[in-house]
Amino acid sequence: MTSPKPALLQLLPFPFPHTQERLAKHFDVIELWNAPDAQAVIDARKDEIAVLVTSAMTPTRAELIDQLPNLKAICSQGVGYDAIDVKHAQQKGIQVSNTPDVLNDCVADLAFGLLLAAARKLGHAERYVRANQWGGDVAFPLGTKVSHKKLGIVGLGRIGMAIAQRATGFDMEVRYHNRRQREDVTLGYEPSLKELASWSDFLIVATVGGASTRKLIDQEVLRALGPKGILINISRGSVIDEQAMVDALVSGELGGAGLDVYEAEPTVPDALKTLDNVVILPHIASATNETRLDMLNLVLDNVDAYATTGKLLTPLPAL
Ligand code: 8YV
Repeated sequence: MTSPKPALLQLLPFPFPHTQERLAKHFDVIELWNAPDAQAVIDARKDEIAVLVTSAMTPTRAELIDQLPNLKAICSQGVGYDAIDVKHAQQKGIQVSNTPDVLNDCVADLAFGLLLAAARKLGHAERYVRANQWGGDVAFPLGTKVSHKKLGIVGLGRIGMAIAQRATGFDMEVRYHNRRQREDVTLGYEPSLKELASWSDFLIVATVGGASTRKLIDQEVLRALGPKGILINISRGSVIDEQAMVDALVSGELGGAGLDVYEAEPTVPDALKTLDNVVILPHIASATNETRLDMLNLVLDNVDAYATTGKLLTPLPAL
């Protein structure tokens, strides 16, 4: 018997118990990750599926979208949408939502965590203590002061602004690079990314991922940041030429790095794991109980809004 509710294809589980009940309020939920043969489920149910729930880390490509002739809305958990073929969906009249703003604080907090960890060698220092090296023959090396330094931000969007706000607490001078200068902020604008890198003590990458920013941070930018410079990335691995960064860190052309994201996650270049001037995290910038709950609730609110009004709450603009 066909369910009276339209179907919702959920690509991944969320670790909050209210999720399934909320989704099931208006939809017959297909838990794809539980299906022994995902393709068979899609083939059997494709005509019923009106809504798809996904995340910034779950590829949602044209090949999947094209198999769902009655798909009307894609609701994604996360602010980035480079893993979703948004333009393709929009051209087919499918609305796509992400979860902006609710993660700004946690992502900006982690950017500063990485900056402090890389500059003050926190990971290295912790390994030193755990290895019982404190008090031994090898003194722990001196770090780099953070307060009163120059911070460059690549991508002054909502997260970039939250990072700039935190920098004021460290009495830092802040400049930024965007494709266009923002009329609504008084921070120094640097039209050349290379110039920004050579001015900066620390460069934080907070721009969008995807084709428009691919390898924006290239060898030239890394050289401009220089042997004392520290690069922080909380955006997407694709924004940095990863091989050039690894080479620059190994050779000492770049001073250090604090990374939450990589080109081919969860693969982290082995060379990075051996370097003490690098802090490497497993893509956790938004990963707090509070923020992940807020992100999930925004997904659920988008799903409800679609069910009751036919419109998403936080739709992406037409690309
Ligand atoms: C992911 C992220 O959403 O928001 C983004 O763009 O990269 C992360 O916050 C999260 O890891 C997916 O669950």
